[in-house]
Amino acid sequence: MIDEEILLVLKSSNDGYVSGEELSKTAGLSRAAIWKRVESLRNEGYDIEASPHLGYRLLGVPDSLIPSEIKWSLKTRTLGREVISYKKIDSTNTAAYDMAKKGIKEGVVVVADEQTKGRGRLGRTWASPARGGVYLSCILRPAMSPGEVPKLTLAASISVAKTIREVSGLTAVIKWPNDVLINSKKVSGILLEMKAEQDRLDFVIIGIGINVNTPLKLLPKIGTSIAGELGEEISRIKLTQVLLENLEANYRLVTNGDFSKVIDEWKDLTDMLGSRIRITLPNREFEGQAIDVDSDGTLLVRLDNGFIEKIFSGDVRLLR
Ligand code: BT5
Repeated sequence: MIDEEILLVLKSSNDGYVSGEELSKTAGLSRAAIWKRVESLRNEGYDIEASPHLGYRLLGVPDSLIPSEIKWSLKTRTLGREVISYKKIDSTNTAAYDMAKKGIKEGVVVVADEQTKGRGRLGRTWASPARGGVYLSCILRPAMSPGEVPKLTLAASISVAKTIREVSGLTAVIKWPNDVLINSKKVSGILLEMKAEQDRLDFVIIGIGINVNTPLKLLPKIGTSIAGELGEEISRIKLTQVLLENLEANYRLVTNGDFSKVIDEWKDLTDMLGSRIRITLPNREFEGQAIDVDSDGTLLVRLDNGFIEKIFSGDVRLLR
């Protein structure tokens, strides 16, 4: 708390110096104690200049997913107003699920710099190396039926693709249902999990992994990272903030009954409609042409015999 107060004062001074006296008054600490806090902030990666005559000046913040940095200037109403951050954790989705079961409120976001057991769908793993990724899980309690939850996957995927476009300028595209690609390689994956009893939804966890500054050699061959495609690193904090803002806006569209707007945007951000695809379901595999997304978020595929099949979930491979 004290550290957050010190940082707030330094940030509010618009890159100028703040005297030790002013800081000690605001934080209610002696000047020696302020010096100790500044030292510990430096150890966390904050670049703070200390001049005997002028005072303290903030020169740089660490690109680590620290709650106060994510919340600083975040323009959301509920999503990310509370952030729980880990340097290393097994899986943010597992942690968020446990917290939600214990009743934690809607909007809390769990983030980590590294995951030791990052999870994909169907028991697959999500490579979550320490350097450069964003791994986060949002706890939501929407008033909707469990059957409507796939809509949130679409809302999350457009939020990710839009965010990557906004912060990097790269053309991120969506591959139904939960992948975001750059130059045909996977840069992000989404894992939705929920707890429901019959037709009552208790909570939903939207888990998102994005390879931001991750070195390509730490990723599977089919993967890429934003920095790998862009040729330079970008701020993970900025990306996280824009992502939470976009996600909150799109979540509202879904819960307010404006899902058609989500579908329209999804269509603008995908390049798969019209393509020939191969779909793998747990019990069978087939090919067809992806023709549309239905009003409930399912994918419509025209089979070679002309029959149109509605797909609720599955793995999709683009053939051309
Ligand atoms: C996904 O599964 O794409 C969902 C990934 C969700 C990860 C987030 S991170 C925060 C939260 N906490 C978690 O534990 N999980 C969520 P799926 O569609 O099943 O794709 C998994 C496949 O993607 C793997 O089998 C690999 O082929 C590939 N893959 C694994 N790690 C990758 C990475 N870092 N980048 C790109 N591709 C990856």
